[in-house]
Formats: sequence, structure tokens, C-alpha cells
Amino acid sequence: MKRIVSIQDFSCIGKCSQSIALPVLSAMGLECAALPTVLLSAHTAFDGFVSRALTDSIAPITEHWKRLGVRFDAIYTGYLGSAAQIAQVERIIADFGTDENLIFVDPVMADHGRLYAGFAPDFPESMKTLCRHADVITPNVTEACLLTGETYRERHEETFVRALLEKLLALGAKTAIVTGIRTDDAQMGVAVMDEAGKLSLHNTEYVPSVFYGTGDLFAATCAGALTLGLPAERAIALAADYVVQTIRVTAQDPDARWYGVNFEQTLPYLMKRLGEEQK
Ligand code: PXL
Repeated sequence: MKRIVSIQDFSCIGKCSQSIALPVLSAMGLECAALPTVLLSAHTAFDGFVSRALTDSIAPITEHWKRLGVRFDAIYTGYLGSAAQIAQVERIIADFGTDENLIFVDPVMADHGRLYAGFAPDFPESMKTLCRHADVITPNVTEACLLTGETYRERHEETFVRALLEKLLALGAKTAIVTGIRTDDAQMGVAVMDEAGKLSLHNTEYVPSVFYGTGDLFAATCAGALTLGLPAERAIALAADYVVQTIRVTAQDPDARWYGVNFEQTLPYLMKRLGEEQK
């Protein structure tokens, strides 16, 4: 069984980061080690959230792993609390990264044109240095603009998407994936560009509902699929279709929570789709 380490916050309430990564990656048949970077009472969209950075705990944990001789088939990073934590993650990649394992960086920091609460304006600069070490990065359009200096916009023609992906690759990542691409009113898509500069776009139906955690759901699923050996185009299609199916189900639920999607209900869909991919 492949082993992946998920490095991101633990939000006690909010269905994001580790509380998505653990169940999703487990359902995909991967052993998921979870390294929490920050402990939050609830994610940062909740008023009055309480947050404790676990910065001092990270090195002792990973030092123990080194003594145990633990190896990972993939290192997956999401929400990191500060530039200091990014530096620690670079250390983890230096210690645990090999030529064979996958370094998957989701540069979580912003959405809808704005940085998340709590991040300093220079945080994207630090995130750029982490992207340099990645095999795959998965920013949304807002994060991609912050990483490349492109101006944020709501509609994305092919020339814009191509320029965004080329500039992301210039940061040093081998494959760049951008989520939340809107070419027209009816669709929402995910674009991918590989080292050779080949661009492909996977569009899905646009469901006009906004829920938190969908970026984390995409990233966890995509990281899992790549770790299992799916090619990037199939991994993004699987992850995007799973997210859109989950948004549809959540939007129909009269008891839907604004702060997270009903991904628990759609895990069987994911497992069925993954089974078909692996036939
Ligand atoms: O879903 C991204 C995310 C992850 N972790 C924390 C967040 C958010 C988005 O708001 O606040 C703590």
C-alpha cells in the first residue's frame, strides 16, 4: 500500500485540510500520515476562530520519523500558517524527497481575488519558493495570479490560461494545475500544463453554489490519484468530477453547511470512479 504524508492544518470544525485529506486518501486506498501545521477551533472563515501554530512540534515529529526510517510515496502540502512553516516544509522535502516520490504542493492562501484572513501580504512570495521544489502545484486562479503577478479576473480566455500556466512552470514546478477556470457561464474547469508545455482543460458543469473546502477536496483527490499512478489528465478529471458531484449533492441538501461540502456522502462515487480507472 502506498503511503502519503499530508502536511496542512487541522481545523476542528470546517471540513477542510486534514479532515478532508484523511478520509479521502484512506478511501482511495492509501495510507495517509497526517502532519498538522496549525490547530484551529474552526477554519478561518468563521468569526473569532482560535488558532495555535504547531511550528515547534514539526521538527521533533519529523526527526522521529527519520529515526524510524519512514518513507513516503508522496508528500502533499496544503495550508501552512507562516513563512517559517514553509521553510520547515522545505526541510521536510529535502529530508524525505527522493527521485521517485511525488512532491505535491497545493499553495493554499487565497480565493475569490483575496488572501485568506491571517496571511501577511508577502506570504505569496514565500509560497513561490515552495513551488520551486514541487512536481505538481494546484493553485486556484486567485493563488495562481498571486504567484505569477497576473491580474485576477473572473473570466479566463485561453491566452490568459496559457500565460498563467507558463509562468507557474517558470517558478520551477514540473506540472502546473489551475482550478476554477471559467471559460463561459455554464462551465468551470481545471487546466493542466506539463513540462513539455502541453496544455489540457477538463471542464465540468458550473454549479452556482459557493462552499468552502472544495479546493482541498480537489487537491486531496488529485494527489491521491497521482500517487496511485494515474496520468495527470485522468487525475484532474477524476478529482474535478468528484468535486462537482459533491457540490451538486450538497446544493440539494436543505441541511447543507455553508462551511463545507457533503463529501462524506459522495465517497462511494469516488471509489467507484477510481475502481473504473484502475481496471
Ligand atoms: O480550504 C482552505 C483552508 C484550509 N485551512 C484553513 C482555512 C482554509 C480556507 O479558509 O481557513 C485553516
